[in-house]
Amino acid sequence: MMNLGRLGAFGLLTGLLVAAGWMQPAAAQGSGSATLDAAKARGQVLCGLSGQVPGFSLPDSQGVMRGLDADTCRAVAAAALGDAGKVKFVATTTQNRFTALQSGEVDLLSRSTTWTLGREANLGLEFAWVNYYDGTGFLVKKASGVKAATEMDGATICVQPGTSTELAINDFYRLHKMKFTPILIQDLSDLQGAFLSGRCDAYSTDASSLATFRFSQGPKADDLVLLPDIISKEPLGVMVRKGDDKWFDITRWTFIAMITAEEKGITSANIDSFLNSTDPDVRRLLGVEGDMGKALGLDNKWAYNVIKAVGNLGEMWDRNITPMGVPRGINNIWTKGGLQYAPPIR
Ligand SMILES: N[C@@H](CCC(=O)N[C@@H](CS)C(=O)NCC(=O)O)C(=O)O
Repeated sequence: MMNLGRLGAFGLLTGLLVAAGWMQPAAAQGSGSATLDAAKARGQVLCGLSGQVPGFSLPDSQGVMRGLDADTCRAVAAAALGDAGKVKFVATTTQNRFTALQSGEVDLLSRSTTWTLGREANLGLEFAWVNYYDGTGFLVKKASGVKAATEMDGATICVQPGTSTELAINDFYRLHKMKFTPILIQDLSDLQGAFLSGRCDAYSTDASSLATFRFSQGPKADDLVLLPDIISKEPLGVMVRKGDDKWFDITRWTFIAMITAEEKGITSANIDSFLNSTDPDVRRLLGVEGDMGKALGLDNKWAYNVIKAVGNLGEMWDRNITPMGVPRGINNIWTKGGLQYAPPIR
């Protein structure tokens, strides 16, 4: 007979005890997600964002964090803990955001971060969903007379270090055999100040952020022009650590629930009238039947809690981005010509 050795024999014995129901495997004692268990124990989801970008994450006059990224954090807290208020916002920079997630300082990163192969393959992190389909743009002074990015040979460009914007500009200039001088400034308001004071010819980042920055200038917005060129794809996504698949699922399906709600016309205001819907998709979504929440390690009311507190994807857009004058475009749901398409909840 084969000699199992001490560990092998122990493993076999444990296996038999588990099979016989005398011992619980370690994972079954918790939810199956170390991140969820820790969030439950502390009573909060820790969410990394910027805290400085209008429409995405910026405290209002009452000190309440507002924006698409902030509401994304709230939605995950509503799914995971049943309460959209159980979230702690942690400010991160373009340079320290990945370390914050890797080290466990935050449970997820909802911070205008572009989904790229390099980031997903190299950092031990992964993207659960895209909350904004964006692209790199350029903001210039109207007085410069510049009308297109290809007119900017030899320009100085203000950009934040550690961003995919830096890479996109490099690629664009290489492709067009032009030259530019980057001015790298980490702090966002310093960077914007440098641009406004004329230290650089253009300010480049995700077009969403350029549009909301321009909007925030009030009457002076007319002095600034957002060039029509979008030089790269910047799908901004929500990131989690690799290795906690259950937490990844929770984060991903929270979005899918919000898209599904928009597809079905369910809003934070009318959701209760859907509780006696006869549509099987709606019944599963709202936890009236089936065990969709349980499959995620959550309460079956997980999606109900998300939609009731934060709304569907369109409500989140209208609350945060519409006031900035940015049209929804490709960020709409697929039935309205956009890219947001919910896989089935079944
Ligand atoms: N999407 C790009 C750019 C990210 C980025 O630079 N975001 C800017 C504007 S959208 C930002 O959050 N700035 C605010 C801050 O640094 O606090 C990336 O992932 O690298």
